[in-house]
Amino acid sequence: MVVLSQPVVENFAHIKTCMPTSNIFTEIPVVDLLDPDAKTIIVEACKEFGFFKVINHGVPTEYIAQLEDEAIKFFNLPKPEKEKSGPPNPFGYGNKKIGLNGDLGWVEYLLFSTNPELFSQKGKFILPGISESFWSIVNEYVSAMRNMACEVLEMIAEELKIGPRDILSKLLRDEKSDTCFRLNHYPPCSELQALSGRNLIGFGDHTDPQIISIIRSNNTSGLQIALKDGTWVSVPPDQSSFFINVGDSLQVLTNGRFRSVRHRVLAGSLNSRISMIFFGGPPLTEKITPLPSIMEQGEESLYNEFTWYDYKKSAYGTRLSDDRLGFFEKS
Ligand code: GA4
Repeated sequence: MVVLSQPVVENFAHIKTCMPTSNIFTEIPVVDLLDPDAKTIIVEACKEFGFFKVINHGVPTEYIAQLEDEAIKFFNLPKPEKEKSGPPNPFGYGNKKIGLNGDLGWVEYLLFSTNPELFSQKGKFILPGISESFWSIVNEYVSAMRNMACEVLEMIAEELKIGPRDILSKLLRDEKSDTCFRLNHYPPCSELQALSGRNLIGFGDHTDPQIISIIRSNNTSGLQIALKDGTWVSVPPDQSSFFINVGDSLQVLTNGRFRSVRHRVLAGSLNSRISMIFFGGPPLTEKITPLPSIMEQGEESLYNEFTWYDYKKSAYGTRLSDDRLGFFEKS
């Protein structure tokens, strides 16, 4: 159930478009978290696509619906009300502008940090315009996502046989873990599509800088991922499942064995898309370097050493579609 009619952006000048594609991602790996073979399927999917879908995840539907309802209530507010929670610097309410370097998309969003050091004072949430009850629902959801992300990372560690089961998940369990959370609303944009026959870009193509991201959306299409050969394929929506992305940091931690997946979102012409994304990042001081236990004898790191703080600092100076890892690759 999505009731979002009011146009949130007045015009679409300067927002990029692309030709519609009919490629549907039919080979999407589906991971049943209750299946004893899940870890093998996860590792294969991370190598081939950097992307997979999770079913039997145990997160109750009502729980997800509650957050979606709060998001809809927020995005349905009059613009001046929403703007009380903005501008995003980098957290808060944003409309069309993504990041600080001129990227635009057909999207409005709320970006939260769940790192208490960055975002709260004496345990009190400080983003204006967001109620305590909304914030507490966000926190409960984020904690369920953290648990799922950790479970997946533990399965990965087991399958790769890279030492203690928590070698990766401890980076997200750390109380200083730098995770953030995003609610996106992509309003329909029938006018432009009818005029040009092209798709408006909701969120431009990019890779996620963190270790792992978990996406959930309502039943509206739009998400696309790039395959290894660069072909864009559309991911069929499934509101009862979660989609998991490998991020840049996990690509580095596995010395390139896993692929940080390039993805984007196209705006639709009929329905509003609402998505919620958990981004699991390590503590700022953590060194992002290939895990010694993964390296084969004589294997060299593909990357120069850096901390998550270095990477974030560099990322915030880039455009959305930039190859951020490129700056850290050994020449
Ligand atoms: C992409 C993934 C997440 O949405 C995000 C984005 C962040 C932002 O919206 O502020 C960035 C983008 C993302 C990477 C490059 C910089 C920073 C916008 C941008 C142009 C929250 C993140 O962590 O990195």
